Amino acid sequence: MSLIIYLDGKYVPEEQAAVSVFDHGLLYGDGVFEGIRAYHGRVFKLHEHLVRLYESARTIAMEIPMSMEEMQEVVLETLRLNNLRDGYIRVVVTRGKGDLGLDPLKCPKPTVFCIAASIRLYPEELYENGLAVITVSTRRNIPVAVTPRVKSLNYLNNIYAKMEANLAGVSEAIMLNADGYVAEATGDNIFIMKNGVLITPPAYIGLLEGVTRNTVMDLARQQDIPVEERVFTLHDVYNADECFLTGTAAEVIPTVKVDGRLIAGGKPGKVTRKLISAFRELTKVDGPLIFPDEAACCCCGS
Ligand code: PXG
Repeated sequence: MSLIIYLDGKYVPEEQAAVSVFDHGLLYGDGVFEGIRAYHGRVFKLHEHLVRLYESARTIAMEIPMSMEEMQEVVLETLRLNNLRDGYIRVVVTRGKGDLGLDPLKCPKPTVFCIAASIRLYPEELYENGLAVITVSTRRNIPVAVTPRVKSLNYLNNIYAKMEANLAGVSEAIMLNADGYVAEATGDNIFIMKNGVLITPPAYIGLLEGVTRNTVMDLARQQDIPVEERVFTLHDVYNADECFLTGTAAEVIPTVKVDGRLIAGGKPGKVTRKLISAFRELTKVDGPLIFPDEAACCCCGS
């Protein structure tokens, strides 16, 4: 079935949603994006995703040609027009159409589009049994060259790492920063549990500050689990009591094998399982309703 897409002020069928070959998002990867989820008729952490989108745009000195409130309405309306209550939303803002040549001054107006589609979920088996990952040789971009804190259209760094994972037959990969500290996975953040403390690397070492990451840190604090943002190495991962990844697509996913070493005996840990269920509960109540006149169901949140 054909989707309705928002593109530069209009809602059009996907066959008509075409972007110019002169768009600098395509020619140079010059632009920013967000990947957002809708659950049970609500858009999860929509405000947090939009804040990151506008901050990414500001860092690359690109002005998004609409307010954050207008962008929120674009996301909700795109979901409504596709009659979606659960799904995946991709908001993209590129530098826009311009002459050849990488200078952003050639592009008078950013291109804005929004796609809302149904999502193919990860198999439930992965949440029950956990994921095997490897560390790849591709290092995460150094922040002084291309900062990983901007969710930009330049994903080659992560794609290289993903290709290494594919070749090794695993679905995710741990990336180190240039100093050898654990940074993140190709499209997910990483956490370890050690001696009762939940630890994740700080954003300044060069990683995307995930919305799911920040949500999981909040959920842990609410459950009186101490949380620390600090640097750590592979040694700490291999010797962790628990390990998991977080991201919009993966949610919270237990990681039970890293470079052939079993973590926590190869089974998802207790804290990981607790955070998975707390996260799933939160998806029932967080974020604006897509269809505001739909009363939220009192028992299931849908
Ligand atoms: N690190 C990187 C490099 C990412 O791209 C995350 C961490 C997790 O961030 P969030 O905010 O999602 O918790 C991401 C997010 C896709 C896709 O289509 C990728 C992401 C999110 C949604 C979809 O591959 N990456």
